[in-house]
Amino acid sequence: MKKLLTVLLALTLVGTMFAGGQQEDKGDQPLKIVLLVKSLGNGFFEAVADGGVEAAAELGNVESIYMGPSSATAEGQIDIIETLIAQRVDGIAISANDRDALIPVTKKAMAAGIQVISFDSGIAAGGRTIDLIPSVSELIGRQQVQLIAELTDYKGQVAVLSATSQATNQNAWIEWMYEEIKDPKYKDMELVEVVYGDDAADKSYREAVGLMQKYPNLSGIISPTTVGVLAASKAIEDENMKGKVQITGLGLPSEMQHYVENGTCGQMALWNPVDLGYTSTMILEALITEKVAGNEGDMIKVGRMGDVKVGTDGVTVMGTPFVFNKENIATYAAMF
Ligand code: RAM
Repeated sequence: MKKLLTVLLALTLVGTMFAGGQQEDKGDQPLKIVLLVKSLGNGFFEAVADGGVEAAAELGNVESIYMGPSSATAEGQIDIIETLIAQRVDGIAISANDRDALIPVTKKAMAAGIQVISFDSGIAAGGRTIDLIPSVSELIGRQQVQLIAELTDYKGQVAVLSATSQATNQNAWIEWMYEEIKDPKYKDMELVEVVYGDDAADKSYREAVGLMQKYPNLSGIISPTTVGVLAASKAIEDENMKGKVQITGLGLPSEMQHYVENGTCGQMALWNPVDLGYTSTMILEALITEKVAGNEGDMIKVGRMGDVKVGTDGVTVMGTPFVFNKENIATYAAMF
């Protein structure tokens, strides 16, 4: 038995040395950069993945890997990160299902020499270096209220259909919606409730139907998630509420073209998710190859996106949202 243990120990040591050696002389092996998204089966994140592949092709030394749990949970992401640590990938960009719950495992990844950033939906400072956000949260949240107000003539009850209750990005935007609606110009409007569809099409649909039943005078729904806004648009049509209940949100033009062109959704906003995957991958490559440290004030070269500047607490902003309507939706639908 003792002999067997010694052999096993020796094998383990050889294994460790081999693995260690492999890491040091990776030589011309491509850098493994993972885009870890909230959940699979979401068209928004599939477009993000396209951006990762584009950046990898441009950089030449990168393999872009796309991963996510089957549903949008922190637990699912933690399991994947544990596996990625064991596999010794070089960098992970995470759209987080929880800003705090991932911190212990991402700290473990960083201690193992893996570069970790968050993008889209952030991890709190300490659990990553950079947090790449698509646009300033205040601007996104306020704009959502402005968009629904224009559609409802600044009147009536509006509700929010969000993603998961722990999503960093949606929660930040919703806080700003509550701020914006305090403005006297919205005095005839009321934000009655926030419900959660968990970025699952079926649950989002049921929640949208539930809102229309609970508030017979509902004048609008804001859904700041590409999954939610699509499901709610379908629910409005199925319930024969088109024209009575307005819908806006953050929608993927390729998925929403039909509802924008037929007037169910008068207008909505979003940024380019391809750019988000592209920028995340470029930032990770720059961190891994030590072109930048990711400190406040650092300028990072991001290929066709130009330079991005690292802000306070690592928060880095990509751009400003586009607004889509009947006139321009077809052009964007061809892109993302
Ligand atoms: C969904 C996700 C994602 C968010 C977009 C707007 O696809 O919740 O995190 O940024 O909507």
